[in-house]
Amino acid sequence: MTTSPASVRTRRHDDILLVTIDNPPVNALGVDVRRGLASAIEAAEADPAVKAIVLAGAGRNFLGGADIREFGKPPQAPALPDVCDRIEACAKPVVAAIHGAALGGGLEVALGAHYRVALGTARLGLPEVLLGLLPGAGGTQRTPRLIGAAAALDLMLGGRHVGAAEAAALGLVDRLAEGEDAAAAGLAYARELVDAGAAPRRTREAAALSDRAAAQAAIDAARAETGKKARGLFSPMKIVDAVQGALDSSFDDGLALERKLFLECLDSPQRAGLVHAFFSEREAAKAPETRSARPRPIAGVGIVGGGTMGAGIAVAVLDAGLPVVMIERDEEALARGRANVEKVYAGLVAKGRMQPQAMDAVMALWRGSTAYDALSGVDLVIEAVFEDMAVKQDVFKELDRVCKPGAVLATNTSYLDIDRIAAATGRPQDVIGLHFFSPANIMKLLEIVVPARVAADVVATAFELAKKLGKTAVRAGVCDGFIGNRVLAVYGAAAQAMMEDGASPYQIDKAVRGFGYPMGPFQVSDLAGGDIGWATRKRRAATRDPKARYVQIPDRLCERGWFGQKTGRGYYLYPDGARVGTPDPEVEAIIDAERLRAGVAPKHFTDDEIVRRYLAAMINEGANVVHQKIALRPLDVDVTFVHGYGFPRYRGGPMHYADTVGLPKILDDIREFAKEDPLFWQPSPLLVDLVARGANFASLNT
Ligand code: 3H9
Repeated sequence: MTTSPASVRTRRHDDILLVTIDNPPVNALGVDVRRGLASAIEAAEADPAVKAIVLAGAGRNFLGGADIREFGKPPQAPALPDVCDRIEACAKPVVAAIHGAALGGGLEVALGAHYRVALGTARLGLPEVLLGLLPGAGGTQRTPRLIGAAAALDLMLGGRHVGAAEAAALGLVDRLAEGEDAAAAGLAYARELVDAGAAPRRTREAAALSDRAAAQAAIDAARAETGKKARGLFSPMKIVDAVQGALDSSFDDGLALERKLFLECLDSPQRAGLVHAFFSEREAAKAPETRSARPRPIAGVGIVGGGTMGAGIAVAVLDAGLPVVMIERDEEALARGRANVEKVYAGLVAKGRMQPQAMDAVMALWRGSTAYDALSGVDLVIEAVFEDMAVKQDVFKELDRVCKPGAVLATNTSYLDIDRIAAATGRPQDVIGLHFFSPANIMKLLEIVVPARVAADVVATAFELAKKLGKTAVRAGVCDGFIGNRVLAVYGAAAQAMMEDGASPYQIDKAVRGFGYPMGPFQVSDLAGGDIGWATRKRRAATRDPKARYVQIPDRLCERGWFGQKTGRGYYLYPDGARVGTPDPEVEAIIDAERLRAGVAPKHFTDDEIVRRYLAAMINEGANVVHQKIALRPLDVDVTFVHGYGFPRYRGGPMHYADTVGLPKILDDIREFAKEDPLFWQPSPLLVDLVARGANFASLNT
């Protein structure tokens, strides 16, 4: 056996050289791997005893792609495109033996090889677009030549992974193999090739673009679709341009174009934002308790409450294959709870996305009861009842009575003090917050709210559950609104103030969408229902600082019963059940009247001014939650807003965005806005400190 860098091993099997890439955790193509691969190919070509080469990955994956941690750092030779070219140019047949992930640069290496075999575990894809990139190691040129422009564009623009069978149907791989030993499958394939005297077969010469008219039609369709759907994203159109290059140019010219476009993407702030989001969501899942304690086993889950939230949580749990016991106060409410769960699956069946038998199988895991005693066997209970302290405390007293020792007792409250809820039980060490977002089976975010007396293994259990449910978990401390809703209350108030000061809700929504949000705050309010915020405002009225500015416009709408989409009007009009609202002159008249009442002389805001204020309020309160250790790091705030509140992922999150703008600039803005309302615009001590030290939020993420 010879070893080049330790991450690439070579071993001869008769006249076939097996090259194994071993770079945990995912065999990313860092500089050592690239060097090792290139020198293994050189050595194999020079060795007359070698007749063919097999590339395989050690561990759970073939190759996870380029090493994302190298992006933005000085490049080190050999570059990945050169390694792929070197593999392809090899005079002896090269077989890629794929199991697990063959993603991005990992698939590009496989496409550089001459033959491909995949095991059942294989997942192939070109997900660079999700990182603000395009496949930059020949992927934009080889993939369309191998599987055609339409299929290649679909893979590259969607970033999805395909399984082995689909990869074979697309022509991405030549054959499928049974078993779990990729190297063995590769060696067997190579043996056949050598015995048959097969020559290298280069993807650059593949002919799937020969129907030029079909390819051009696919490119035109993708361009039109991308123009409509890409919402401010930079790299998708570059992918289309690169595929056009594949059709119009020689392979080498196409590669040169791909390189140029790849570097443009690499340099873009969107790439930095998306890579920050990628690492942040993985970091956020590593709360200290996940290292210090082992999770308790979870084999069955109880859910108290079958309303929208409880049913959504039930679906999320059922989707993870865990049985659910739902508790409601009477048979009628329980039937509604079951119907709420069934409705979700029936919708999937109606759309053809689920087989009726699969729905029956899932619903067989659902059990309902009106008696708390039915929860005696479950390992974890999630309470999702009415948002009221006394009601929740009563529920927890019952849970304390019936649940087995060691069961985790979780509340889905979005604001309330979980320490007080825990105090209603004799086992506060088992009580935690699991704040799901609506619809709970769809929204990715799960705030894991950690009260003072909870045991570390309960926190670890919550993170383990999040993983099982496919949620992105963030650790939050107890305060009114935790991370997300607490910060939302502040930038929501900034939006209200701008509305009273002269901007229309329609202009504010437009400006916020222009920043990259799918919806503006007033559209979101109409969608969620204005009555929810109204109830919260009433609850807080007694504790509100009387000196704080309070904009009454939303109350005026709620008093009229204008709660948004569900009532046909809110900030917008929704005639005949329309899902997209139209501006309402009556709302504008109410706003005018309120400005008069409040003695405000309306002024003009540009869209840019709106966004600056909106973001400054968000960032400042984000800094406060970090300062007060409600969030562990700025990245936890970023993950919360990207996954729970529609913050554009390509901007990384509010704290990452603040770093890109520059913290001194954000602080200057806040000080300027404070001239009008010093109580609201108090700079966060953390922001002030970072600016004084010339530091940024990123420095607190490590
Ligand atoms: C590209 O290839 C560009 C080329 O076209 C052109 C170049 C010129 N690099 O997700 P997990 C880390 S762009 C570095 O929890 P799983 C990850 O941070 C790339 N690190 O595991 C984590 O670290 P830690 C295209 C990486 O089993 C650990 O590995 N490729 C990379 O659930 C485990 O990750 C992609 O976009 C990487 N490429 O899922 C694939 N990938 O333990 C991105 C992962 O310190 N990766 N890490 O927190 C994935 O989709 C998943 O990680 C994968 C495994 C499916 C591979």
